[in-house]
Amino acid sequence: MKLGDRKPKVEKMFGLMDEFLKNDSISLQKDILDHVEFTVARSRFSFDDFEAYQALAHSVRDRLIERWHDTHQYFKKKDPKRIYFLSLEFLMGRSLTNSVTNLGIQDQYADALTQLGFEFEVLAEQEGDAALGNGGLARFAACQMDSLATLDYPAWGYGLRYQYGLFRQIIVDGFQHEQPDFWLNFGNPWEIERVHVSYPVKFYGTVEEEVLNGRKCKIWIPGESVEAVAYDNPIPGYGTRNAINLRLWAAKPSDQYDMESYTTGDYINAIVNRQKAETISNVLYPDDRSYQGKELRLKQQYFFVSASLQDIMRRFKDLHRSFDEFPEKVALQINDTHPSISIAEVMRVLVDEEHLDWSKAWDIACRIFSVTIHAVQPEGLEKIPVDLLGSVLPRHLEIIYEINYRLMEELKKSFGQDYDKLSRMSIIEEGAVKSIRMANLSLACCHTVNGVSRVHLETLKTRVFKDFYALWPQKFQCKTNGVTQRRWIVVSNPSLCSIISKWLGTEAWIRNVDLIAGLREYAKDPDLHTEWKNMKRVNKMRLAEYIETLTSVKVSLDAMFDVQIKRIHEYKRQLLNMLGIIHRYDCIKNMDESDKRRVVPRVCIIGGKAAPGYEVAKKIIKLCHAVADKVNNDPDVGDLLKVVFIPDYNVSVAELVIPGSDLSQHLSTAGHEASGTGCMKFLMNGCLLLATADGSAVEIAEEIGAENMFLFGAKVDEVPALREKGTTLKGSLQFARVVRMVRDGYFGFKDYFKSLCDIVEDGGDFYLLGYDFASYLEAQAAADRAFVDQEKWTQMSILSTAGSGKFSSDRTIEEYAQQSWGIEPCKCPF
Ligand code: F58
Repeated sequence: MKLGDRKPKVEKMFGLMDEFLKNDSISLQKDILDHVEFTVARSRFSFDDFEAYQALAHSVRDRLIERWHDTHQYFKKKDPKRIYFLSLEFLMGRSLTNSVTNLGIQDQYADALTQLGFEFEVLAEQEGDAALGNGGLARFAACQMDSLATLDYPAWGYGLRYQYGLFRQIIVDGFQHEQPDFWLNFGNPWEIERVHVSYPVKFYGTVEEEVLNGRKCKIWIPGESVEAVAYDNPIPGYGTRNAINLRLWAAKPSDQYDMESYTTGDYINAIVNRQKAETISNVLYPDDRSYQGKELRLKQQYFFVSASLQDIMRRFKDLHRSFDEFPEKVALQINDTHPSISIAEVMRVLVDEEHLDWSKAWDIACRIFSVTIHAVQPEGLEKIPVDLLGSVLPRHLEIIYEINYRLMEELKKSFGQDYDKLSRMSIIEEGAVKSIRMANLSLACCHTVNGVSRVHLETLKTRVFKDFYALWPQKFQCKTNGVTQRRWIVVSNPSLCSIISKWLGTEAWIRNVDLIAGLREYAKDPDLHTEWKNMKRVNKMRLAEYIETLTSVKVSLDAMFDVQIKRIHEYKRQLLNMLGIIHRYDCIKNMDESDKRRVVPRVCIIGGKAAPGYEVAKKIIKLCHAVADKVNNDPDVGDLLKVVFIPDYNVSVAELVIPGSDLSQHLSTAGHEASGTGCMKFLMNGCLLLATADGSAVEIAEEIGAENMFLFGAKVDEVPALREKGTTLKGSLQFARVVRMVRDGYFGFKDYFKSLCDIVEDGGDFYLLGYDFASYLEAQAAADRAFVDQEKWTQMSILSTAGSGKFSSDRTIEEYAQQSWGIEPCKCPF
């Protein structure tokens, strides 16, 4: 009997399955034990915490799959316009607690585990992070997936299933070392391998011309084929049955690969060559710029784009005959310029394979694509050398040339023979290395170009894409970033979650975060203050224990926990923070005992990874450790100042650190941080912000009132003029003094730190540390004064949380849905 002849006995099957999996405590216990026995293959009388976590995760996964199936059946039936979110990076972190929270069965699981003699929180700690991304861009993609599912949008995420995620950071003698992230070694219960969902992705080869039905056509004869296999990751929404899909592609050797070697008897080499195919999805590139122009990077981009588009088009063709309807059913979002080769791929498929004429294909492409730019500087925008693109994707290069030719013709109509302008706007950059500007390709095609904060959009309009803005102002939109309150309050700060729900008298804010503004009414209520302070203290206690375990440094809970956690980068100015700490240390050293009594004790916590090839960033990490060594062991200082570097910062570390912070620092030189999303997580958790007027901090000040945060430093529009002044612009005497301490070897490693000192003194101080130092110290002093008055501080903290509603990714997603994608919710009714 052939497969197609078989008739499933639907009635029988229904009879054998419960309608839905049951979530009462006994059923959950039974499920967990079943998974211990049959999935993890351990005896239910003998299994450890990790095995218990695995079994627990599998039982949650079953429940996710159930909803995920229902959602997809429903989407299929309704056939709404879908949003496909293409991103080379997703920083998902852990899934267990987030999943049970969104499924609404956290209490039931906690109870079931207690009955079995386990603790949910302990098992949750067993899970490693899925770190398939570098930083803000990738974590924002994860927050967007959560909001898309929660708001019932018919969405799919597409990305790459890297075998190795972002490197692990270990610290040896204060220096960063990188180790591979073997995140899949113990299996990944959150993904579903779809061996039957796979597509061939082609590379290299030549382009030939052919005549088809009297029309000249281009045919790409590829030289290599690699199979893309789907791994699906269900993403549950909160307070809905909807669970959407994040489909990540892994590279596998193609079945047809290198048949010639087999037939010529070179069996071993044929096998070895097959394995090479898998390298495409092996490793995530760290944020390094070193990947620019790397062949593997381009192959990764095209690999996931081609597989995703084949998948999207297959789904479309299942229900539709003509591509005329494609823009009514499909919206494609490209997350930064990394997936923008998809524009050339859509054109290739429509023109070469579907035989649409060029202008019709281009019209379709222009109606489906929108892009979000996450960089500020033009250098942050990807370029691909023409020679490289021509070798790996020869047909795509031709298509890009054709797009550019037509773009130039159109531009000439507006700008005449202004060749300077034309060359700036061209997709092709002439120069020592002739390259494709992927951003210009995106701008030429996308109907919407999104900035991630108002300040950022302004920069895009007035500097980075000035010429394009003059031509197509309507394309440029602001979609200020947001983060999901589910992960950043409900999951990571359950005590705060309970307080908010209690005082608002509802949990509705978890789906409708605007309601959180209702807390303002109680900002001075002494009872709320007591609960708020207790919550903060318990979170600080948890963080203090973590710090002691990792670094052996004991910290006082009465101190202000002052945190800067983010990627280490010159523009983020961790060095400014360090120089500020040195100044504080120097002041304490020069105080008599009575003055010391007035000092507000601080624990300065810093965490973040430096890109492996980024020498300056690595030196800053070493400086943190050198200063910490000196300060933490100085009996003159005691609990007045402690400095802690938290190694291997990642999403789950952030979940622990943020709720336990009093103050957080966001110090980017104005105009350099596109948005920043860390600040939004701190804000939600009632942590006060010390920040420059950059990125989203400007909008945060509008929401909570500038008087409720500590703003400092040069403004965006002052920075260019300050830079003009160049080396004549010296910092204060205080600045000179602290730099001198580093230079003179007060913290050791004199020669090693020399170049750091040179950068801020002799090297032009591009990031304006010297200029901003005095105002930074003033802001720090204002934070100290505010902390002394604990009632005032608590009020500011409550007002921060109360004003955080705008910074939910739910608001961001609603704006994308309405202004860019034109999609409607599609809620699974079961
Ligand atoms: C970040 N970009 C921005 N890029 O720096 C930050 O201001 C913004 O809030 C965030 O995006 C979300 O919009 C960012 O994270 C990367 O990590 C790139 C990944 C690929 C290599 C180059 C860096």
